[in-house]
Amino acid sequence: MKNSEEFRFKIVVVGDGAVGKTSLIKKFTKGTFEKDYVKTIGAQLSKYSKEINGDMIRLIFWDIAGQADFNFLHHLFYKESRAAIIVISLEENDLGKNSFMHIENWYNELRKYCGDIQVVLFANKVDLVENDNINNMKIQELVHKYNFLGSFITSAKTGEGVIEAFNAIIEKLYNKYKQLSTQK
Ligand code: G3D
Ligand code: MG
Repeated sequence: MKNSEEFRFKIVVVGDGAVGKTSLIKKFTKGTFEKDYVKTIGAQLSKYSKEINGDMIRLIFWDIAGQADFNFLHHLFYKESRAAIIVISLEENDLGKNSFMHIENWYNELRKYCGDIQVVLFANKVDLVENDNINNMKIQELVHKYNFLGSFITSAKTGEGVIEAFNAIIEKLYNKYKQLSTQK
């Protein structure tokens, strides 16, 4: 019988206010928010567990609150993250456009505090745009530029792409750390 292992991963979710970070996590974890809403550091934590190949994966999502007025605690928010999700909105308004432009800021912040962790991009609110208007070229360009692990088109409202996107990250993390643990 093979031994079952347990893996714990912290995943930080960043992006501009109102792009849908909280809604996406809620959709994926089915709204199981932890009561420990960490007001003081402006973050909300959600747990999610899943079994893969008999191993237990325990995830904790750290959801940044919009306001960036807790700079001095940023290192706590990012500390020991195994992966990061940058969320942008596909909306064709200022919120959407700014969220694209601010990818660089979030990326730099991640590099500064987390070093070389795996980063994926979620382009959210796809239900609000016509398929033809999604700039896939631009998204691919960004994935290439920042060496993101991948990009996913999502809608926290309809659920489109949400489970697939989160599961893809979980699997990547699992494969990476499982391999490391079997090399020991
Ligand atoms: P944030 O955590 O990134 O700040 P929220 O964003 O999850 O709080 O979402 C901000 C608003 O966008 C919310 O609307 C939420 O319902 C909406 N939203 C999030 N994701 C989607 C999506 O995929 N499609 C659509 N149409 N709306 C979305 P309210 O009105 O509650 O503030
Ligand atoms: Mg939020």
